[in-house]
Amino acid sequence: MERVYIGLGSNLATPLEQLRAALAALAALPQSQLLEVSSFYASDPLGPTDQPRYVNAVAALDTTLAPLQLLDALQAIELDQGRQRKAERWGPRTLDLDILLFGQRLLDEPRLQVPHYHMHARPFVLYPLAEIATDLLLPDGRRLSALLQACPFVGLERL
Ligand code: A4P
Ligand code: MG
Repeated sequence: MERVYIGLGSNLATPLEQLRAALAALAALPQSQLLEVSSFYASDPLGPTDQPRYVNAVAALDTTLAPLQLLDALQAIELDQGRQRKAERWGPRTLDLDILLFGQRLLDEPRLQVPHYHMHARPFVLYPLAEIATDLLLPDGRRLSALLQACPFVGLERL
C-alpha cells in the first residue's frame, strides 16, 4: 500500500456536488481505500480571472494501484463527470483530479509528474492538505509546515 494525496477542484456545474460525486467515485476505486478528506474550500481562480471561483479539497488514499493505473482511473472519473479538455490553460472545469503525492515517489513521465508541479505554492492545495497530513515530509525533503509558512492564506475561504 502506498499513501496518495489527491487534489480535487471544480468551478462549473455545481462544484460542491462535483466534489461529492468525485469522492464517492474515489471511495469505489479498486485496490484502494479512501482514508480521509479535508474540508471544502472556496478559492479565487488561479489563471484567467474571468471564471467562477473554485471549490477545492484534498483526499488521502491508500492504494496498490500503480501510478499510471491511478491516473487512468482519475481521468475516467473526470470524463464521467463531464470534463471537457480545452486548449485554454487553467480554464474552467467541472472536475480536476490531480495526483499531488504518491508515497515518497518522484515521477517524471510524459503523462505524470509527481509531486504535482506548483502544489508547493498553491494555498488551495497546501491548506486542505495540512488538515489531513500534519507535518508531512515531501520527497524533496521539504516539510509541509515550511511550505505553508511561505504561502499566505489568501483568496481562500473554508466552507
Ligand atoms: N499530469 C501530469 N502530472 C499529473 C498529476 N500529478 N496529476 C498530466 C494529474 N495529471 C497529471 O491535465 C493535463 C495532463 O496533466 C493530464 O493529461 C495528465 O497526463 P488536465 O487535467 O487535462 O489539464 P489541466 O488541469 O487544465 O492542466 P494543469 O496544467 O494540470 O492545470 P492545474 O495545475 O491542474 O490547474 N484555481 C483554483 N482556485 N483552484 C484550482 O483547482 N485549477 C486549475 C488547473 C487552474 N486554476 C485553479 C485550479
Ligand atoms: Mg489537472
